[in-house]
Amino acid sequence: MKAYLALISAAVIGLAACSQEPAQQPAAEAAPAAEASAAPAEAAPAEASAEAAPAEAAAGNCSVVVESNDAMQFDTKDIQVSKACSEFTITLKHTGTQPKASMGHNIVIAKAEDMDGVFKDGLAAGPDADYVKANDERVIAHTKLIGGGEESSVTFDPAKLADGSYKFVCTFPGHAALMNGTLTLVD
Ligand SMILES: [Cu+2]
Repeated sequence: MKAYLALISAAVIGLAACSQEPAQQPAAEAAPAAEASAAPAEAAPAEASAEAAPAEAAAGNCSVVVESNDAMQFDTKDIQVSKACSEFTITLKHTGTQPKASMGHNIVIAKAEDMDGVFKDGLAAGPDADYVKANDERVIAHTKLIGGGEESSVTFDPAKLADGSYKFVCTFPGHAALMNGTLTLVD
């Protein structure tokens, strides 16, 4: 019995020794990774505040909040974009509770006549690509795909809307018929 216990404790010590080694290794590896990620993290807030400054200065008419819900609806059918804005920001909020896998929403902006193609290619790109084809030149701007309780913003130059008529849709499968509207460039 004693020998048996000794074997077990030897095994436990052995296990502990084994489990310590691999644990130390990733920790040592993780250190440089943490340093590397710390550097861009420091740079990021500086960039963000530089971008936030003009948006604040033009608060009110150069940004809009669009709400979406679990009933597959946007709360607006027309987004008015002032020509006077150098940048325009759309913030999409999802006021529902369903996850993005079943009730995901995004806002994708494109020329009205391009929208069918944008939508079709977005479907093929799938949820991991936010249902937007990568580097689609027809897409003026788009938010991320979000689920209940989340939000996503996108900023673009209103001058991009000068040539033609533009629409916004949610490219989540089956949503565009209900979730769509127009962007109107105003003075
Ligand atoms: Cu949607």
